[in-house]
Amino acid sequence: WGGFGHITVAYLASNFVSNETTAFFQGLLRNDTEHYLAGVATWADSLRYTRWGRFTGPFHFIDAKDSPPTYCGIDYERDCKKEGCVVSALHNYTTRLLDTELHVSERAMAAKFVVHFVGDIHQPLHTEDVARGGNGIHVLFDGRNFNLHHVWDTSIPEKLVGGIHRKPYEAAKRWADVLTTEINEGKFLSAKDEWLKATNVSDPRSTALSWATESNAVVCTTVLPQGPDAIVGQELGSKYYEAAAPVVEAQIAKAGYRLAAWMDLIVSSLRNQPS
Ligand code: DCM
Ligand code: DCM
Ligand code: DCM
Ligand code: ZN
Ligand code: ZN
Repeated sequence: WGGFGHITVAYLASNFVSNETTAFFQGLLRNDTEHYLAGVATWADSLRYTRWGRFTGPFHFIDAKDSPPTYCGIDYERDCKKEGCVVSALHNYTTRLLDTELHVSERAMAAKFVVHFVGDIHQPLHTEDVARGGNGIHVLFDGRNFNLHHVWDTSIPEKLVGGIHRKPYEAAKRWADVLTTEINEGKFLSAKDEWLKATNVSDPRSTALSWATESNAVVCTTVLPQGPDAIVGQELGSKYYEAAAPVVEAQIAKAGYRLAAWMDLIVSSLRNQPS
């Protein structure tokens, strides 16, 4: 996701975590405001463009070598590069967050990675190999030229809220609060328990793999319903958008709700482990 998507996921998670979890992460991240998660949500994206942080580039996605729209699916051994992928990264940084022998600065960094990667794993094109996650597919969106990846990262989320008007944090907070109500008493009320079904903090890799597999299935149904060639050069701002927008909304909602559950599980696991 672009910055707006990541910040929304972070605000959404802050709305659902327990008070104990809030206190733990506010302490670790040294920020006792309501923005403690939102403020670190895009850090991993700036890091990957630095010399030191180059190695983290592959951690933002997993390139499923499937064949949409006829066949979607992730095979960890086939699709996770030896340099790593979003599934191995969530495993690594969850483990480091739980490791009380590591320096707090390392654990704080791990927390920032977890907040970001739970977001990215819910972006369908971050779980797809075709044209480098859609980066090589040229399309139009409301008359302007973009690649398909950018349309899903940024154009669709921003159109959904009527534009972010250069204030991503304010717009994200508002959208997170809308989605919080949808989860608590609206259209996501009946789905939310199902969303946590695969969640198991003692097996971060299987948990992340199940989240990635669900995102990747969306590539076959909604991202490339007629395959990659059919979409090249097409205008995606109308009919395509109408089908994609509810899926983007659900993926962002799931990401935030699952991130909150993941953070709660990390904190209870730390409470119950001798340190
Ligand atoms: N980005 C950045 N520097 C660049 C290119 C992109 O910081 N040279 C950031 C801003 C985009 C985000 O990356 O909104 C896209 O995130 P991802 O690449 O994880 O989808
Ligand atoms: N590192 C990481 N994941 C690991 C081990 C290390 O991302 N499993 C990164 C973060 C550390 C840096 O490498 O700041 C150096 O770690 P070390 O001193 O353990 O080599
Ligand atoms: N990306 C992806 N899958 C790939 C390559 C890149 O999901 N195989 C993502 C990472 C960034 C965006 O696409 O969010 C742009 O990547 P880059 O700046 O590496 O072109
Ligand atoms: Zn992206
Ligand atoms: Zn990213």
